[in-house]
Amino acid sequence: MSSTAHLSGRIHEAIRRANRVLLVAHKKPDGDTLGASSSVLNWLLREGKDVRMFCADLPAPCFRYIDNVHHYTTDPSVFDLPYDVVVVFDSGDLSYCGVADHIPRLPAGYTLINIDHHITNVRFGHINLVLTDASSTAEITHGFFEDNNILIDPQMATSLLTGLITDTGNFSNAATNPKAVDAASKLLGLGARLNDIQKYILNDKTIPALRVWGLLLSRLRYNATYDVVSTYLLEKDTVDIPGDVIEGAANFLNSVAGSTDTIMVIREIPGGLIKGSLRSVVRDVSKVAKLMGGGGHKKAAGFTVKGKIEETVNGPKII
Ligand SMILES: [Mn+2]
Repeated sequence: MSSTAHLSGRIHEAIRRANRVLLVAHKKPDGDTLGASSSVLNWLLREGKDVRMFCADLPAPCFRYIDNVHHYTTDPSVFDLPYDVVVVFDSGDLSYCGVADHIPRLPAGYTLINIDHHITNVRFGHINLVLTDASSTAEITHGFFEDNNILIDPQMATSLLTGLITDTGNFSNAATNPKAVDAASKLLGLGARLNDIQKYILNDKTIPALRVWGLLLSRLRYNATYDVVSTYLLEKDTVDIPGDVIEGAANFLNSVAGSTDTIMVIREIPGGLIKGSLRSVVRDVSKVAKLMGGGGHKKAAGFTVKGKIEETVNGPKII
């Protein structure tokens, strides 16, 4: 038996014995943390378990097609109850999901399970199913269901496919791998509603979001010295625009700019800070990000520095 199948079996055993389970999605929840956790929620409800869901921020309205999405609460009083099992999805540590202060005050006796694919994961659980070469936590969760012969119904399949599609940028970014595509194929066969994912996630660009894309595109510049295409957003451009819209724009630019391989998007964020996102297919942009005090992956990295962006005739300058 592979070590992954062994871990899957241990997790299944812990959950099977549990009466009350708490599932935790990370802050500013994306399709992956929601897809993975809500698929497990559906399974546990089917098994007649008492399941609570915590997420420090409520899911964005675009995720309304996900079954039982109303089940998530932002109310930390769920941590007053005793649990047999707590599962954290898609989170490298307990701060990232906003429960670093809540977990320690849980009544003792729970098993903490950590299911994740981030390379930075600190193995905070009693059981850690952490696969850093997986495309998504949804892919790992799909494997968990398969390892334990757990029936994946169409609602669960839709949730899991959401995580696969959002974390791989619709099977276009560097996280895309054969296992992800294989899992997606199986989920479609199980009745996943790809139409809903396309309608609510892929084609759900609001007018304000499209205007931000327009600004980003109109400000594109090519720097021949560094062979980098860059663009920028000022704080006033992005009031009320969710961060993932801007991340999505950076990913989009990476897939369409043919003149160069490396894309840099810088933007002002509240607090007098500038956030940079770097994408590349062949360069190790994490080195650049580290020079700026940030980090990330070889092909996708970022940094945050103090400063403002000044628009000059020669393009944007960080001051
Ligand atoms: Mn993820």
